[in-house]
Amino acid sequence: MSTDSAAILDLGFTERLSVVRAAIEQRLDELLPESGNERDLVALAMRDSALAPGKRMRPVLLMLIAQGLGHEGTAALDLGCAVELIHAASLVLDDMPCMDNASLRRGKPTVHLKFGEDVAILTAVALLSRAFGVIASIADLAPTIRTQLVELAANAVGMQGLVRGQFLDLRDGQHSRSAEDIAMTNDLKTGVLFGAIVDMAWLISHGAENARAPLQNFAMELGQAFQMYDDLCDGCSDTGKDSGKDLGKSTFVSVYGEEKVKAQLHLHLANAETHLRQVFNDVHMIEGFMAMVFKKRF
Ligand code: GRG
Repeated sequence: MSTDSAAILDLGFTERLSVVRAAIEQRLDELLPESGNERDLVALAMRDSALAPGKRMRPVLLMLIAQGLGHEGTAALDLGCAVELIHAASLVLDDMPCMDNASLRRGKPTVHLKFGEDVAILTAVALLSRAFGVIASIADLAPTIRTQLVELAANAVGMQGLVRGQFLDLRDGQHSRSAEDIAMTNDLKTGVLFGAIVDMAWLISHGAENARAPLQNFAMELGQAFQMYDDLCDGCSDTGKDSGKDLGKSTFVSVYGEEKVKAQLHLHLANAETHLRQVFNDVHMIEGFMAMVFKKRF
């Protein structure tokens, strides 16, 4: 963590989370400096999309897990912010007319509506390349670790991750799909990035070999739960996003109905917690954060 780790550990849940969140907001702001030129629309859109108020679930988790594994220093903060930039890039593209055709994101007009489709595409590419640049230049890490981090991020974005998940979702989501197909797409769209996050935290913390697999299992269960949560929220009006975007699409909610999906979501969360407890004695920060994100609604 960037700030004094020992002092942070003494704080209660809410205060500790506030410190972590404030550090993330400040670092994101620093990583995307204002250009000072109002015609520099890509720079404006990068800040507009990435600094808009998201849950910051990915950087918070990365920092909490790294901290739990004993990491000290600034690498977790920079890595978490880089992952948040990747996530922001994926949202900009996901909202475009050729994909979800969304008008609202994080309570604001989507990037292509505000700045144009050309700027939206360039913004996503620029956010992605900024993210890789940040990971490749993190201080205080051995070059071999940095290379592995870049590889983890590349795999999470590409054909083994977000890109493949999105493609399957766009093209196969229009037809009926088996539960296995939906689960695989959800893994790729959401779980793989969580998997990269826990692996990154493990790598920079020099975690014990036997912690890696349970952390991966935790990430996959969390990914399934989170995609279910996201699908359940599709009908809600207070998410800062368009509602009803999944109408006509095959998701767990459309196949099994809300009640069954809520029960399944809780099962995935319980499994995630079991895996987490195999690694950490003290899980109250991570579980507290998960409870905040999920149980707020379901
Ligand atoms: C080039 C990075 C890149 C991606 C290309 C467009 C695409 C492929 C992938 C999109 C995949 C996608 C939209 C996954 C959904 C993930 C998800 C559940 C998003 C919502 O995340 P939250 O709720 O959002 O954490 P906030 O706004 O809180 O950050």
